[in-house]
Amino acid sequence: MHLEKSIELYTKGQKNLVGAVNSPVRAFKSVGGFPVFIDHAKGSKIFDVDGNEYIDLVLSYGPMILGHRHEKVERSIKKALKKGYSFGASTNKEIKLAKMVCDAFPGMDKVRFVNSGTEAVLSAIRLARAYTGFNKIIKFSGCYHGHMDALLVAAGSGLATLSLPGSAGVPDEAVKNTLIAEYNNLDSVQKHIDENQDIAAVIIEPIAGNMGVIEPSQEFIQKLRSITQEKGILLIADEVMTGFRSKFGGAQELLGIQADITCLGKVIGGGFPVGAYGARNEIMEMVAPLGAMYQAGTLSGNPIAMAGGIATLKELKKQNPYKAFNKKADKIKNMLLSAAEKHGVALQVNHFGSMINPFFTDKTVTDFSSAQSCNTDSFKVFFWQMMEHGVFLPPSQFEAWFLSSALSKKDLKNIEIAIDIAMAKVSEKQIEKK
Ligand code: KE4
Repeated sequence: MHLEKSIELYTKGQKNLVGAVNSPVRAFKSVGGFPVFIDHAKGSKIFDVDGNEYIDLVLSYGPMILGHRHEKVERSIKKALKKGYSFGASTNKEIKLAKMVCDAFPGMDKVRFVNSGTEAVLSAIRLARAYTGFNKIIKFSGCYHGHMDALLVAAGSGLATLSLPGSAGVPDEAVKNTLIAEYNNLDSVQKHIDENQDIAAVIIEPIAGNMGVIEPSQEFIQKLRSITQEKGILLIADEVMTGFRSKFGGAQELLGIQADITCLGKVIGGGFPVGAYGARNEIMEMVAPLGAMYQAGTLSGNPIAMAGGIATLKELKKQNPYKAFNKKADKIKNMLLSAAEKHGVALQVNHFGSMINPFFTDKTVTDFSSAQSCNTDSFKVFFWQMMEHGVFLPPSQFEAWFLSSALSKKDLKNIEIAIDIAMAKVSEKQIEKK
């Protein structure tokens, strides 16, 4: 695999872009080497500037659930472009997408569109504080909710990748109201609730996808819902990653809970910048211009982005690919486990719907500390072997692989071949290290 042109762009990009990237995980820091620069993508494939072809399991970290440049989405975008790009006034497209989203989430009467998952979460946190009159927020270590100050503590995704405890530039005051609990550990939540009477909300990724993939136990998620309900503490489900990925709606429904506020992003924009937060009327009516909680955005509800979201959700509803996603994810899980067994590599694989992730460890992974016990050196070897053999993975152990409905049987066969070769190399490197 040759990367000359990517290396050239990476070098050139250093001048005017921070680290030649616009999001840290794209710098490939935790896997070493040079990041690839992409030229184009279509269907299940993505092509870098050196002409290397990959089966794409990153999917822009989730949005491209139909695969790249789906014809229905492309047609809808082209039609929208002919009407103008942005107006600073409302359009019928926002109403249409709002209805599609609210209809898919029981208990969500109203939604507000913003431009990213981070913006959705920071607005939801402000809304929870406005609605309850309290300021404290409980978050779980290893969960990542975007880069708002108050939640950039003990976070997953890029922070875990770069093993940063938090971020420079976040003043202590910004995080003094943030309480950290452990995923799948109800006592760690109960302790905070017992010790604090002014908790506005608990925010959780209903399926964690930013420390690898970790599912909550039924007992944990059900009890979390009941103890917060009892205490009048709002439950915020951050479904930016999971929304419309494991069912046409939210993972919360598959887990048998209903959050008070839900955050969305990624898939609902179909690759265009869209985030959203939604809740029942009595909560959403706190938001300006109806209520006293202010939040605004020049490009919120952008008509092109709305067209991307509408077409994506329409096609998802028509395809209903979720059963197939489960089957494909099961297949990939079995490929990983059998290759690991064949080559004597300690491996766990967690998956939920169309999100999947291998951990190079012999421990079951149920929270951030067990996720961090895995062998990231083995992941690094595995990652580059998969790239060499035509499979584009997130360049970090602390991310999730995503499946698209464009993934074909042939793609799965090629993934299986790549996994076997990559696992053999991991085993070889492990032996060398001993
Ligand atoms: P954005 O601001 O990146 O659109 O969304 C932030 C966010 C919020 N909540 C959850 C559960 C998320 O997963 C994210 C963003 N996800 C990461 C991938 N782990 C985005 C990739 C990146 O940071 O470049």
